[in-house]
Amino acid sequence: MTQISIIGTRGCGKTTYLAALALCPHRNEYPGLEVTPIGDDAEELVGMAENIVREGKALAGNRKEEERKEYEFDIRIPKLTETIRLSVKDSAGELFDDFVFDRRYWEPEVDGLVNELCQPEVTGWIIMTDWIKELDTKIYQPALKNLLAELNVSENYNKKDKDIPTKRIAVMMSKSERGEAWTGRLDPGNDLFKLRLPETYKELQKKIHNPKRIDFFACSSFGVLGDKNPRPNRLISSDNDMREYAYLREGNEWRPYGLFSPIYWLVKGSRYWDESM
Ligand SMILES: Nc1nc2c(ncn2[C@@H]2O[C@H](COP(=O)(O)OP(=O)(O)OP(=O)(O)O)[C@@H](O)[C@H]2O)c(=O)[nH]1
Ligand SMILES: [Mg+2]
Repeated sequence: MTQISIIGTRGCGKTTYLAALALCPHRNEYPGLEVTPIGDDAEELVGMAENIVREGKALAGNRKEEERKEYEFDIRIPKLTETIRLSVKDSAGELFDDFVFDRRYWEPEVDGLVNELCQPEVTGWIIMTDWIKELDTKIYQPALKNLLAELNVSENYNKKDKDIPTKRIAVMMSKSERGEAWTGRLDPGNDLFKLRLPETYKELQKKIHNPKRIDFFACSSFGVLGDKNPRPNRLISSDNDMREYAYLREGNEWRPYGLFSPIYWLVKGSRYWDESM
């Protein structure tokens, strides 16, 4: 079994990503691709994909005081002989956003998340970012600076896990169906992160020297309309509090982009040949 954790700011798309992964609505396009949810929580995620995301409704945000959900799947990827048994822990973006502050101001739940990331059985993490440029210096860079410092503090390091330097980090930009990001998906490190989130990119490069431990990915839980039609397969509107939310366009095939590539890399340490899956 491979255990991973997914972290990232509020509303960056973590739960939507997991719901799309659980349902795997594009499986027919990739013969041999199969996701089998295991247990009630993973089944619930499939229900969220079918009844909330596919219906064009907004998922509820995760709250920091809630227990973090752990989802288990068996994943079969074309051309890979073994089945990947994956367990993913979702987390509230509220917790990630607390890393921006000095640790004196962290809620106790933040320590819980740090502990979880350190567990020896955790192979790696997905750090999900949005594409919003202002968040580069407002949230991602300072939060990751503090988080990585925390994980390397010698006392914690010894106490929690000697394996931290072996854990892989898949840094993933969500919502990349949007026009400015869509072409950048082909070289996400250079054309998305270095360009749109330069301070975050620098921070990560400064702290993690081993290129085998970190890599950059692009994904979109909604995707675009077709191979020859790069229009986003989503619409954007505001909820009652005037917060923007995106939802699937009705009546189109749901073809998320790039869901499996970071998982393959976290498990195998090399990139999958077809990044679109
Ligand atoms: N355009 C676009 N919007 C997305 C995508 N994935 C998620 N969203 C939208 O982003 C918003 C937040 O999605 P969530 O999955 O709830 O975000 P989260 O990271 O789980 O948020 P927290 O639980 O608060 O940490 C929703 O309006 C989604 O529709 C995507 O691939 N593209
Ligand atoms: Mg969520």
